[in-house]
Amino acid sequence: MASNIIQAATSHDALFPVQTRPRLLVVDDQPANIQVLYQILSSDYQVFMATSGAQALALCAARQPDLVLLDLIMPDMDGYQVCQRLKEDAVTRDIPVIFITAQTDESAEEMGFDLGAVDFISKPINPRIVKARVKTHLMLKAQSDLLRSWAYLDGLTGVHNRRFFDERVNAEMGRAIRNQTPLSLVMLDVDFFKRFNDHYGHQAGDDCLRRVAATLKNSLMRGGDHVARYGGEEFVCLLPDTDFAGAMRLAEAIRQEISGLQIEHAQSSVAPYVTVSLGIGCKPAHLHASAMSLISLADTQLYKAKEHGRHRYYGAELEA
Ligand code: GH3
Ligand code: MG
Repeated sequence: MASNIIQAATSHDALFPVQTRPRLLVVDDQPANIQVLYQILSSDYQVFMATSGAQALALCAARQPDLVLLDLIMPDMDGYQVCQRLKEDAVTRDIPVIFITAQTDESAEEMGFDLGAVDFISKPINPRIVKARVKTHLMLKAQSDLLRSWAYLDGLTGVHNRRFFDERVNAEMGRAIRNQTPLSLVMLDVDFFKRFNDHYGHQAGDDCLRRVAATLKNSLMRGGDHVARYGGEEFVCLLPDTDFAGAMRLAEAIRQEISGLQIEHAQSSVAPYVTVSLGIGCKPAHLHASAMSLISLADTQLYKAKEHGRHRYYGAELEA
């Protein structure tokens, strides 16, 4: 697939680092058509390309482009089908889609809008119109991303909130089942946090939660990993494509990182500083399971870690 991905590299690079420029995906079964759009857009944006619907879906999931320019008529999977699949998946549904088509009849356009497209551009391409439309939709996308990110953030700690997690865990489970990949969940809870609050005050408790959240964020290495505040002093790490052994290693690293902060906790029965207990659940690659069963498994393991003395982790894999 690498040969089918073109990434813009122009003299603008020094001014606008390539990684921070908006990402566009151009999908067309005719490489010559892609080339035309590439030439128009590559000086301002990172441009990726796909020559089939299946490739487009894979790239959208992996690279999260900010906008897709989608050819309507393609063999195998047509543009309508690609758009429909993108809108069905929570991970890709917020990526705006513009159809590029030589068809001019209104019913084709109506159908595209019904499927969730934001605009149509007709062939042959007019470079100035393409540039203007792309710019407008990228601006709208940036604004809605910002609003969405506020709605999905926890006000106290700045990591994702429960709403984000509830949506994401279902989407990631669906994807893990489709792709036959593992999915792990680490759930953790601060030990004797009520005593911490009672002793040091609520303000210090809030500061402690902020530091725990920041440490979790730093501990997650992969782009697809997510940390969210699940409840009061309970956090979750959602780890796509991570197997049981990997999740257990991460849990141990987190356990050490948090205690390594050496946040004084004179009232804890396990250590003179703040510690956490962790529960790990893992859906193995080839198993079908529900998000609920994964959450419940991690929760049970967390409970076990508490029961067996805290400042430790337990984990298990879901079974058929
Ligand atoms: P365990 O080791 O069994 O987890 O004991 P614990 O005291 O941590 O658990 P418990 O559920 O009894 O108490 C949790 C406490 O967390 C209750 C509340 O004082 C505190 N808490 C929950 N949310 C917040 C918050 O947003 N800020 C602060 N400062 N404290 C919070
Ligand atoms: Mg607790």
